[in-house]
Amino acid sequence: MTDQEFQSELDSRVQQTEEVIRRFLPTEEGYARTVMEAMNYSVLAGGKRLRPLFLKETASMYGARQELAEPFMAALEMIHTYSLVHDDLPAMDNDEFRRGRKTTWAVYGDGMAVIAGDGLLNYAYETALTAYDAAATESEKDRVFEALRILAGNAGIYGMVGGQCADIMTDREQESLTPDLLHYIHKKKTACMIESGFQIGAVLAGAPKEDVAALGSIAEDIGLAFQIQDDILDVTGDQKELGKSIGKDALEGKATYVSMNGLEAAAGKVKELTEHALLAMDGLSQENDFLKTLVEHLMTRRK
Ligand code: GRG
Repeated sequence: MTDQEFQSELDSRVQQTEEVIRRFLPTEEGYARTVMEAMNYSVLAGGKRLRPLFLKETASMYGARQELAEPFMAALEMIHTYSLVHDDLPAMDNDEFRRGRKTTWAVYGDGMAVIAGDGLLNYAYETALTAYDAAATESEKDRVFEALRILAGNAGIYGMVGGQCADIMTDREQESLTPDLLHYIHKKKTACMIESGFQIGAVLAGAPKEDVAALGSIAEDIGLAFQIQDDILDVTGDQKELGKSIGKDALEGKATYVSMNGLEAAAGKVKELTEHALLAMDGLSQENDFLKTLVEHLMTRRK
């Protein structure tokens, strides 16, 4: 696949993912209309849609029914978007620019952004639960249940929220940051949501247990690489291309993999983690060349 062919295939699959997400968004109506508007504003602001795309790819790789996978694709993007909406709040990162437009709080105010995030988190589970209605057999129902467990676990205190907690605490107590703690933060805050994408698609298809476990490790490598690349882009990236503010880590003296190890070592680590993930993908019982190429491209992503 040439770079151009890959890019056009990626555009088309992101577009399909986008359409799925749109279908599951709430209709803006009634007295609660404003929170629904703020939720939709946040989700429709764009973004790379990587997590639902990973889910779509592992679902098709193992042959999950679309009716089961699609609610989970939308749910995963809703949870990811809620985390960004809350992370951008003045009480957290205080960002006014994300996904190329004003952040939710900058448009709707802090209070509405808080409940838009809450709304997205809850609506994600309401959406994922619709897969249960679409499950045709007891075995499909069990798979939906397992997928829900993965979705909730990776988003909660033993997943992303736990990682965000450790991140906030180390910002307060800089000296406490060790390489081990940084690894924990990246794994929980970033890799867990990527793990949901990789594992849920496979679980919904009834993929072999060994593959689901291997996909978890693969996603962890990819998630860690993704976060280190994010930190690299905060130093070397282009604000316009990224659609969000850059240079904040250095400005605020935030310790990152880059500040602790330097840019060159960081780029080396991204490469090492990605190559490890690609090798492990070769050991899966099913193949997906597009997914492998996507993972390879993430290593040098500029946005
Ligand atoms: C508020 C509980 C809570 C958690 C917030 C997601 C997050 C945790 C913080 C945002 C800041 C950050 C650097 C998170 C690490 C994960 C990450 C790189 C998110 C951005 O993901 P992309 O690049 O975003 O996939 P788009 O906009 O493309 O979807």
